[in-house]
Amino acid sequence: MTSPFRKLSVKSSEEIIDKAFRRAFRRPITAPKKLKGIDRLKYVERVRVEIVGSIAAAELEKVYKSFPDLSSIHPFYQQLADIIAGIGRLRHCLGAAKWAELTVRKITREYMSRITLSSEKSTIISLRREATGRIASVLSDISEELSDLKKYASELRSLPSIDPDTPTIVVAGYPNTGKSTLVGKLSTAEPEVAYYPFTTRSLILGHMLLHNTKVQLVDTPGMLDRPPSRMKKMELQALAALKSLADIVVFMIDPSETCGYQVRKQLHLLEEISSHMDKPTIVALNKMDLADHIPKLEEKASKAEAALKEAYKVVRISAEAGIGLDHLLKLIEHMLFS
Ligand SMILES: Nc1nc2c(ncn2[C@@H]2O[C@H](COP(=O)(O)OP(=O)(O)OP(=O)(O)O)[C@@H](O)[C@H]2O)c(=O)[nH]1
Ligand SMILES: [Mg+2]
Repeated sequence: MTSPFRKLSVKSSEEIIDKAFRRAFRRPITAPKKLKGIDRLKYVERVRVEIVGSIAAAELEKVYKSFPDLSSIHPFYQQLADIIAGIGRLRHCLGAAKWAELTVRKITREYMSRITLSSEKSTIISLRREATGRIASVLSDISEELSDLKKYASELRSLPSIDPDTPTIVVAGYPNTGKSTLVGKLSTAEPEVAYYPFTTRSLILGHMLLHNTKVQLVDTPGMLDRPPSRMKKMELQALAALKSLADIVVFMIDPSETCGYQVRKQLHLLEEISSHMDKPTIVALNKMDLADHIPKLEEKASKAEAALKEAYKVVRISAEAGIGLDHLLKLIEHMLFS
């Protein structure tokens, strides 16, 4: 499944007005031969009003129909839409597009019959001017809403295509602990980088097969590297979005501390993330291949393991050297499928 926002299509008021007027006025319209006198002019002006009105209405309809029903999409995408646009603002703008469509259709109908009923050349022409002018002004009335929708659409369109129904493992931890290395090692294909509404952040998505079932791996570069108590509102919302997606959290701890963070700090982050995510969590003590080079590594790993094993499943791995990954996969499989 792809993102529900993939097909968004929004034109600005000016673009819609341009398109509608170009279609109506670019080429001369010729009345059928059987029409004579004033009926020829009526025909031409009615067709112009009809073209401007129906193109404008169709474009407006396309705008709100390209959006999914916001209340029936997965909470992950609801939360991201809320971060990007605000659900309330989004609903308001879509409502404005719908209102404009209905109003344009009403104006079109009204003026087409008024033109039919008139017999003065000057009246017919000024009715056509009035109709197209009113349609243009309905579009101008919602130009702010359309321009916002256009901006939101371009951000929403680039959201990652995450399948909320596919089992998902979110990999968290401080920077440099080896999250990307792990996701890269476990993924069957090169992980894809996906935009995430975080100024400079993105999600990295990998996939693997477990039990013949596709499982998603979500790498969270620099996103969950700070206790939720110090996150900004937007980051907390993004955390909530990730939470709605995660079936399992794999939290990476680097007992070698070559990542630049003390184990104590890493454990503290784990505690805070756990209290927010409240998901089955596996703690992976990574970089165990360095044990020969870093004298205190074994001791630090054992201490961490002792502190954690009551509350978490703990595995020792080396993402880079591929050590302990079988065990990690067995744990994941067990948690997901039994
Ligand atoms: N020795 C050793 N080095 C590792 C291991 N796993 C990762 N590294 C190294 O640690 C560094 C950081 O690894 P990354 O996978 O980029 O870490 P990350 O957690 O994704 O970092 P951010 O994306 O910055 O949050 C890299 O230089 C890796 O080569 C491991 O198991 N053993
Ligand atoms: Mg990384």
